[in-house]
Amino acid sequence: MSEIEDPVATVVRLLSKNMWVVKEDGSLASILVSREWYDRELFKNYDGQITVGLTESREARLEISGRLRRRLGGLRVNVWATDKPSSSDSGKLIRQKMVEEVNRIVRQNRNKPNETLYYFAGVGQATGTHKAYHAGSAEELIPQHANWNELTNVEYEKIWYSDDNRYSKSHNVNGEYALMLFRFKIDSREKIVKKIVLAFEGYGTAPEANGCVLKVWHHVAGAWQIAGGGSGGGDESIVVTLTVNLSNYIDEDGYVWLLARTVNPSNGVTPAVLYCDYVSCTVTVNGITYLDIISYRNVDRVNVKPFVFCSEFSLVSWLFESVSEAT
Ligand SMILES: [Ca+2]
Repeated sequence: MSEIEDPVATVVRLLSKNMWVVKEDGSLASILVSREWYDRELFKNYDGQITVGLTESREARLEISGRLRRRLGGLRVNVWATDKPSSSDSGKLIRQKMVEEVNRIVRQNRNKPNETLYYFAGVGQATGTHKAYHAGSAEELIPQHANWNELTNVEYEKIWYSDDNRYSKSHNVNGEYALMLFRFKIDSREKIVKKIVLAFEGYGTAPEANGCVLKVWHHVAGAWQIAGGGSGGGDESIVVTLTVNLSNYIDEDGYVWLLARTVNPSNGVTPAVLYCDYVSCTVTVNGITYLDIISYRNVDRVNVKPFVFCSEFSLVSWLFESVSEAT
């Protein structure tokens, strides 16, 4: 039986990846999402804190043999904020915005809390997670090759969203291709990952014919493996779905590597050009497949100074388990 992710870890990731609170002065609020409990010291460096804890776990047999089971979970999510002299928003207002966000995120991910979308929005050269590079070469360079050049901050912004604003790599050397390399940092342990979906929006052009090829790095074999491609000369969405032997594609550092190149090389007169509008990696883990809010209430702490504004959510989750027969 494959490993299952702890529901608390799933919900912490879901909330931290999607929490988007904008303060009255237009800046983004810094929100810490963690397991229980609320940490007053840690909290000093953030506009708000969210804690997640498990309150209950129950198992139900779904068939007489007991092989298929549903595990129901009760979760507590607390939202914490306090007044800060340096902030444009009162503690009450930050709390209210975080409550709205928890509601939105859970509602939008009710049937897929175990799915995480990784993409480049907000990424620049200083970011330590996802990375993107370009090169021109006759070979499919390995991820560690010295000839890869990282995108500049302005270039990164072109692959932040699917908005028809594209980064392009043009290469004009006879017999050589235009290449891009993408590194996604996956937060989940490889043993609990059950599906990886890589999506590339873009296309390639070259004198002989248009099209682009995608390959995924098999870090155990140390080789690029053919994964997909397109033949268009305009935007295409090319999707690569991986469901077996996933540990071969997530390396020791938690990276998944994707290579894109033009199908055909330049002839030295006309360049090979690779265009990328947007690229993403969606990871599904073995874990809860349903999450919803039962209720929430305010539980402010006004017996301490400064006041701590807190809202407490009760959530329900479930996951299905297939247990092998006892012998
Ligand atoms: Ca774009």
